[in-house]
Amino acid sequence: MLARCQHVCAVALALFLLVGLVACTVEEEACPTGFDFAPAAGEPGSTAVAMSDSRIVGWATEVVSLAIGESVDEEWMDPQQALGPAEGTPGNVLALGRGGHVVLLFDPPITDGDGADLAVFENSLNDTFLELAFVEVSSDGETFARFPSYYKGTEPVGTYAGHDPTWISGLAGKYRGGFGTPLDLADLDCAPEVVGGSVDTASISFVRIVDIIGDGQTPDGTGRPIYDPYPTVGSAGFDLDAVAALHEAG
Ligand SMILES: [Ca+2]
Ligand SMILES: [Ca+2]
Repeated sequence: MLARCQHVCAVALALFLLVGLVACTVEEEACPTGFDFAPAAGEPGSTAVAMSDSRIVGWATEVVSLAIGESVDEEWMDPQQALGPAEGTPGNVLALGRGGHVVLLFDPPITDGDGADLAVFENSLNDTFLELAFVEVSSDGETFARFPSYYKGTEPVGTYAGHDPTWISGLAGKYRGGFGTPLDLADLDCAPEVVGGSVDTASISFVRIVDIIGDGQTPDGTGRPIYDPYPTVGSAGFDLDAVAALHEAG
């Protein structure tokens, strides 16, 4: 009797573990990390979106709010420089300053289509001097969901030093000027704001770009410190050229 009970228990335990394993596997598939450690623009496997890419269907139309952080000269404070098509030039940008942020309007809204849905353009002159920012999206302009991010570097990046696109995922500024960092709204399917219904990835009217102070004080989405060229002055922080829509609602 005892042996039979043990046998039944063993079978039950095995079934329990199997069901658990299947459930976990399904959960993982439903919640992709979306991490993208692709190499620099022009290299095989790069995900960089050229500013002339035929997938681009629109650009930000209005600056809704702006908070420029420290160490920005006035010439870099023109919000108009973040609107319309990317120029891919060093000068046609809005500098966010240390920890600054900007909210851009999209009309019509961006929607979650197949693959990347938006792309953020910075003005880096090369593939390694990469200033980084978080990207967040909102349907109502009140509640924002932040894209999952991962930064692999482990050492501070000096003012004139560099790092590598293959260390960077889910953060704007991964690619040099003229090439946007793509972001896929499907990567937010498991974000609490999306699960709870306060952000609708079928209708994203607002995109917020948040400069990362690159001295290691700011963690990525997994809790690891983020480094980028620091300190910089004059046009400190993320230099936003433009944000493109790759899929529009309607
Ligand atoms: Ca998508
Ligand atoms: Ca621009």
